[in-house]
Amino acid sequence: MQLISWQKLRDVVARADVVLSVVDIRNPLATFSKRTERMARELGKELIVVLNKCDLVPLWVSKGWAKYFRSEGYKTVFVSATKRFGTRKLRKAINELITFRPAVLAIVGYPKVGKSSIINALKGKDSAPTSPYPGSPGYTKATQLYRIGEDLYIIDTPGIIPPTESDDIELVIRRGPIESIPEPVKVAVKLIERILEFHPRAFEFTYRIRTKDPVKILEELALRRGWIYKTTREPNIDEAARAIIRDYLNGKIPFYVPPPNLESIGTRSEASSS
Ligand SMILES: Nc1nc2c(ncn2[C@@H]2O[C@H](COP(=O)(O)OP(=O)(O)O)[C@@H](O)[C@H]2O)c(=O)[nH]1
Ligand SMILES: [Mg+2]
Repeated sequence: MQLISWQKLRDVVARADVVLSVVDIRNPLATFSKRTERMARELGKELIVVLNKCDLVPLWVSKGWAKYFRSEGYKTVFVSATKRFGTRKLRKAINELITFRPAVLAIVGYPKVGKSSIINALKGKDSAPTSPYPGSPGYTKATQLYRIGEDLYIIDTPGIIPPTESDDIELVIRRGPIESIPEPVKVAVKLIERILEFHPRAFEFTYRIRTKDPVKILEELALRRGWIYKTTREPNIDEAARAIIRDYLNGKIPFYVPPPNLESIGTRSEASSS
């Protein structure tokens, strides 16, 4: 799988007038690149934080995270690229920052946060290739320029990964193809624990599996799908682990990290209607 180097990213940011920094709204802090933000600031570029995949979380969560990022000083919009929600707001935010045309935007972020999908939403039709999993066809392999309006262009980029070898699971599962994740069971167990922490019934909802024990969840899923090691006749929990990582990435398993300072946000009542 292709990731973009920091030097190459710097070249792209240097060429752009405005940088769209895309994060996955289900886990914004783990998918927000501080280094990109610093780079944009150093190069004197405007930055918009785009919280994507808002269709996967309740409205109060989207509002809460938008409020949080605004309080940190970022121009912020939340959108759903695939449901085409928030595209107009995003265009408005872009136009507010563009002082002259033609203008070039750069879209950056971790792998799989929806950068290419946002370009498609801005274009109104599909042209930037997208893919559900790292390394599969449709995965953005090189920087590419797209036209998204009158005298308005955007550079799509492959995913970035922080230089420090963080072992955050968000990074481990986004870094390369799921098939090549070393020790998928270990990763899946951590992922399951994190999901259960926020959504105790996530696996009941997704697979009708009631147990809360991560390894048992993997075993039950493997048995249910008929994934058995031929030699030992044991459930193939490696396969189940990869399935859970895949279903997490494609949004099948409900999950979100709630925004901080819930008390002061005051929009919680809207959760009941969404
Ligand atoms: N539910 C949901 N899925 C999305 C959204 N945006 C992108 N995706 C999905 O996330 C996956 C990665 O999208 P892609 O645009 O290729 O991400 P990129 O690697 O950042 O360019 C694809 O399966 C998309 O369909 C969104 O707003 N909501
Ligand atoms: Mg892409």
